[in-house]
Amino acid sequence: MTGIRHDWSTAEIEQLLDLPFSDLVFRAQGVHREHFDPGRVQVSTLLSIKTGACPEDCGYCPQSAHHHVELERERLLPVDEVASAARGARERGATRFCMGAAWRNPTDRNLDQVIEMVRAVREQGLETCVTLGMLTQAQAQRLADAGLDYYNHNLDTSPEFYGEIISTRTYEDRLDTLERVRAAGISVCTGGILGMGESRHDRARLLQQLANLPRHPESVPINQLVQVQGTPLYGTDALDPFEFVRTVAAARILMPKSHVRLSAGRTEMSDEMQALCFLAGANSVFYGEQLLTTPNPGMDRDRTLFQRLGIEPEAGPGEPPAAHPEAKPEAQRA
Ligand code: SAM
Ligand code: DTB
Ligand code: SF4
Repeated sequence: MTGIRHDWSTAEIEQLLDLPFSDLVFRAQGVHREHFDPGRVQVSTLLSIKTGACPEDCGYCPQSAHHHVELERERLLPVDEVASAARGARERGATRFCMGAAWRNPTDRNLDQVIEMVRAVREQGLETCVTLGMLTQAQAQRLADAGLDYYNHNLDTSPEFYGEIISTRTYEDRLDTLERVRAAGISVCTGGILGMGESRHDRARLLQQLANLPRHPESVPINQLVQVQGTPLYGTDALDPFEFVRTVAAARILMPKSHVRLSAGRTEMSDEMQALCFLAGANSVFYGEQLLTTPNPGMDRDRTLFQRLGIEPEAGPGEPPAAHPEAKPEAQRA
């Protein structure tokens, strides 16, 4: 039985990442089966509610006003458009609806409108997630009071590599917002991006930051950099796919009860690589043709992949969970 730890050293995590591939994946799959049904994957759909013209300079992001990317900017979407997108997502089988805005932080007026969206999406029977940039404690509390389920705010990379990617805010700023979200009682979704030219040491340090938070994030998105022409990171050498899988496996071992999301970058991954990520303990994906501004695999491709692998989407908030012969009953879990 694996315990929940918050005191991982960098060396311990590097030792995990250095294991022979089969040993690492075998260990991750073992941890996975202690806590989850291996045949179930959580399915979220993303919507960009405010696109482009962001004042931040994140080197990976097509929405930064600092880069020259061909992108249709959009003001904050009307609530009825968001509600109808959410309805469509639910009808196609998503159980969580994630809304992203290209802001450094929301104004209080922005937040009024987002809160209306959260209410409208909840009414569809979906879990809600938003990612809006930095929050004050009062703003986090308002979102919690509106019934928001999750807040996404990624640490993106190691504290040491962060300055190579973003100059307009600090790692500490990110950690502060995560602390406020946690204090408000909202579930935390935070992870990172791989393939930005970081080293294995940086990936270990990112995982260490996530795993040593006072409580593990409920959701850990592991993104592969989507290279967009016009962004500074366009043309970065691609990461070895096995290195990506290793990082997913280590995330599973370090955060046994968290959902680990195989996040952006699936369009560029083979079915075999995605299957290895599920084997390594990934159990959540974005579902739908579009991420925020870039493509995601089509729903047909995903349905076929799930079918070939014997995976079923997790039940939604109001639905009964399906029993799986190998999943341990709640009472036996750590
Ligand atoms: N502006 C808010 C923020 O940065 O927190 C919310 C939206 S932002 C687009 C959400 C996350 O998307 C980023 O933290 C980053 O991890 C991810 N992201 C953005 N561009 C990406 C890309 N090209 N490839 C992979 N992930 C990306
Ligand atoms: C996360 O970790 N990845 C998503 C979501 N959280 C907000 C965003 C991926 C964005 C990929 C680039 C784009 O489509 O603009
Ligand atoms: Fe703005 Fe978020 Fe993109 Fe950074 S990642 S440029 S904060 S939208």
